[in-house]
Amino acid sequence: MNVDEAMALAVAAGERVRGTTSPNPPVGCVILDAGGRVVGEGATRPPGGAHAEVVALAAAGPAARGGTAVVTLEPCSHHGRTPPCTGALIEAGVARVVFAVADPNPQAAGGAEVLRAAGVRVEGGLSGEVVERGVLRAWLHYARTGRPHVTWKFASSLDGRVAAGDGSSRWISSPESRAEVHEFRTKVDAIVVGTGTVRTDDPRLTARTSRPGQDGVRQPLRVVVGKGDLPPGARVLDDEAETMHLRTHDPDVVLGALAARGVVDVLLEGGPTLAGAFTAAGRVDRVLAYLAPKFLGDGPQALRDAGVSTVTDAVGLVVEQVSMCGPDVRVSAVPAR
Ligand code: AOF
Ligand code: ZN
Repeated sequence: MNVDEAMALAVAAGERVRGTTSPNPPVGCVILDAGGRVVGEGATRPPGGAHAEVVALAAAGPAARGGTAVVTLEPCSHHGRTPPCTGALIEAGVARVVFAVADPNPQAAGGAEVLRAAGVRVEGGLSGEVVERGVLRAWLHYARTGRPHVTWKFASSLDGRVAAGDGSSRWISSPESRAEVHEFRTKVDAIVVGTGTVRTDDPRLTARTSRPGQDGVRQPLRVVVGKGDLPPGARVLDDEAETMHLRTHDPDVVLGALAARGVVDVLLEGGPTLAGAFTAAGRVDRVLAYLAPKFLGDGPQALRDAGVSTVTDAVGLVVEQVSMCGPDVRVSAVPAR
């Protein structure tokens, strides 16, 4: 197997643990022996546990000697909660290390230099773009800015309504889109909504998938933002997952409180007022829109008070991807900066 194929495996290994590693990154690593055979694979263990390289090296054993480690993030060079991966790679006798993205964490960075100094061939940047936009996207944002990465998700009619004129909003999007959102929820650290959404929709905000082992699905932290009280008996207050109520309207206060808890990846699920506050503050890092092929003509729009009063103030976006989700159109876009 060549290093490109190995990197694809490493990305997939990291993807499988996404949602279980925060505040650490979901890194994946593959060890090829001197003949190019896969002899070990690993991914970051939950916080405080082994890094991907160490897991993969343990699987490879002596076969790692003279081989290549292919890893999605530059191996760390620091003593954190675990010893440095650079040391483990050198000790195992790995001859070559190929990584996708440099580690922006100042404590852990510098691994490439340490390895080179020990005589290891090191190459960075393989599949850099794929990893940067994909599996390590939220963590890289968090490591660089100190703020959790925010994906704002909404489902609307094609005319941008998130509810009908009478306030009814259940099932605007298709079962396929809803299933995808539940899968997405299993991969994030927290789901954020406003008090208004709790009052009008009474959502459970849990990840419910039809996958086998559903009982074991890790539930993200549920976060309700707003000064108002939560109605007694609201479903977010059940014991299916932890819930935090932040009595503020300031997105940076919300993100600061979440970062302090080690939350890296946030799914903002509405409503329009809270989404507007995050948008106006420049704190939406990606939007995921599920557009159902129907018109409602009336009813609330997906976004309110986004700080735009004239067309030249419009929040510009760059579309990353457009795809179909059942009958719905799914648009993924990022702010044009
Ligand atoms: C790697 N491989 O699999 C991960 C890395 O607290 P610690 O000791 O676990 O260190 C966490 C830091 O190490 C984290 O911020 C990031 O810079 C790096 N994570 N590095 O070589 C891994 N998870
Ligand atoms: Zn490490």
